[in-house]
Amino acid sequence: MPEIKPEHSEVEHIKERSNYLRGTIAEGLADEITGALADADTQLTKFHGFYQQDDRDLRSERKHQKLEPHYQFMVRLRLPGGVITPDQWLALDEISRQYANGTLRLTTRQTFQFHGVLKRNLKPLLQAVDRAGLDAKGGCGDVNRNVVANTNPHRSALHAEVHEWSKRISEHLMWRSHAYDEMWLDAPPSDEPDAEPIYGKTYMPRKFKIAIAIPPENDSDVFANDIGLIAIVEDGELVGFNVAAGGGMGATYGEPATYPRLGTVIGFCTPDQTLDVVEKLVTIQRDYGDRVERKHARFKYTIDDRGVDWLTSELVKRTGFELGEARPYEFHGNGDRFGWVEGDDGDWHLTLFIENGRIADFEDYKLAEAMRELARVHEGEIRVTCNQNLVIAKVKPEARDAIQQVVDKYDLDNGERNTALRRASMACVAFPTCALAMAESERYLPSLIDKLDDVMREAGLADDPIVIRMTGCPNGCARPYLGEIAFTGKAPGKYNVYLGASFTGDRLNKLYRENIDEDEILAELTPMIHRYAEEREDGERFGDFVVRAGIVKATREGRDFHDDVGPAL
Ligand code: SRM
Ligand code: SF4
Repeated sequence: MPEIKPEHSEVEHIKERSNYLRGTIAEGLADEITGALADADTQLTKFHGFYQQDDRDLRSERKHQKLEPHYQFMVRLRLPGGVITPDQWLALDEISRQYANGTLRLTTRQTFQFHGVLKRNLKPLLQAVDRAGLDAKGGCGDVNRNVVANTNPHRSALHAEVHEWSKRISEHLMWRSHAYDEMWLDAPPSDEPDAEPIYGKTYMPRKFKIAIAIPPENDSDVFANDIGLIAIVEDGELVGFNVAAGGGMGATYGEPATYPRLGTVIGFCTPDQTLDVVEKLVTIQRDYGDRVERKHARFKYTIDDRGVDWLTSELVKRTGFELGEARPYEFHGNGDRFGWVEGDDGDWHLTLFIENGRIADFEDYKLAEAMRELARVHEGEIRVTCNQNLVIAKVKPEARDAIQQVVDKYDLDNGERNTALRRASMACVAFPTCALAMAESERYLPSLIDKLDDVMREAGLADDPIVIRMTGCPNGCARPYLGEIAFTGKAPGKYNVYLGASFTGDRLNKLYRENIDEDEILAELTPMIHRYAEEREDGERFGDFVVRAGIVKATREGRDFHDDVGPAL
């Protein structure tokens, strides 16, 4: 286990002295004078699934009134593979209205977030989550995060198998301290002393992410993860996984040493080797990840600094076996397919588009109410996709009509209500809750899409999807560097524009314009979209076109991300 050293970042010291993630959280909860927790504790609560935030819309007004910021918390659940039952949906919906701001937020990692939770509501909320058979353990923090897996509606048996894998990996890498049960669920102190056999007392140097994809679908964006497992299926059977290592999106403006990177495929493992390979890759990053500089503490930098050959030989040392040669696979896209799909076992699955993952009752669109009604009539599963959408899954043929009636009654988008462009778009949360946002994202993208929709229609591309991703800062929460077109916030109303990722999630994009507003965005993209309509080759995707046309250079490696940027190529 790594030893704590004086030069390690403050967060490492906080973890080390936290008594296995307890710190003074319990004391802070009892303090009624402030809505906040102690600074050091806010690092620890992430491991328990929640972040301290404040409502940024109210910040200056409250400051003016000499009030403390409107402190509140975001709670993120652990939900491997994104699968819940309709009863769990109803429970989460109820919790959101009782203890949070009345909305549910589907995330880009296939789970749920509650926003606007007041300090006094944290414990009742986590207890209600527990009663629903769910938890928030490791939703955030320097541990393995929610293990995502693609939703693959049509290949039912494989989906079930891969879902089991996501649960198995998540359970295996779960933190073990009794702090969660004691603090939130009032469990009596355990007779067993706390221990973290995989992580040790300082846990991981930074967050760690794992995804599984079943080709040809890459809707889990497998290459954006520290570990990506690509299911290899032969004669209908899962024979193992190709292993990709070192993916990640985060970057910081003005710091070229930070960059997004795609996972490198390092080999193939059989099902009985998989857990060992995953665990050993985690321990390699635990031991060699940078604990001094948090911006450099992701697996991608450990691998780039030491080399892929170093990684594979370190892995052999720890597992005692070599990975097999990677098997062939092909991805067709990283988006969702909407509407009804028949599974190979005869059950039906309905994918619904949920704009930017926000479940709420909007003035002209009663989405939360509709989902409650759906959950009451549905008897199968509800799955969250990594594109912030929902699959009403495992619908028996005789139950389809009842589901469809709710869809029709509320005009839910089963692939017809919105344009292909909007359905291929995704935005991170940003304002008003995200402390790191520099510009709007979730609240702005819909109106920008309205304008881009007009451009697409004029160009005769009304039915064509282009993967569009927006974030309010460069951290990469909506995986913007995998967008054929992406916008990352620089300042209110100003965005960097990136172009040229592949439609399949296996090529990064490139910075095209910096710090531009909506008029400039439209002035840049309008002629480009028209040119694409006129000059594209048969079946050519927008991201491939802008590279072929020389508008941006292809980004082959994370380390090349900052080379050849801008329009003056
Ligand atoms: Fe993220 C930090 C929201 C997926 C990279 N992310 C945050 C915080 C917690 C802001 C903060 O640190 O104060 C955001 C909370 C906003 C809010 O009010 O809800 C936040 N991230 C999100 C979500 C909710 C975006 C969404 O619209 O769905 C996603 C929750 C996923 C989940 O359920 O676990 C979310 N974040 C991602 C992804 C995408 C992914 O994992 O597939 C990434 C890029 C992949 C990666 O990790 O490299 C991502 N989030 C970050 C980073 C940059 C990490 C880095 O390596 O530099 C930060 C900032 C940080 O950690 O310092 C961050
Ligand atoms: Fe916040 Fe930036 Fe993540 Fe968006 S990308 S949720 S603005 S940290």
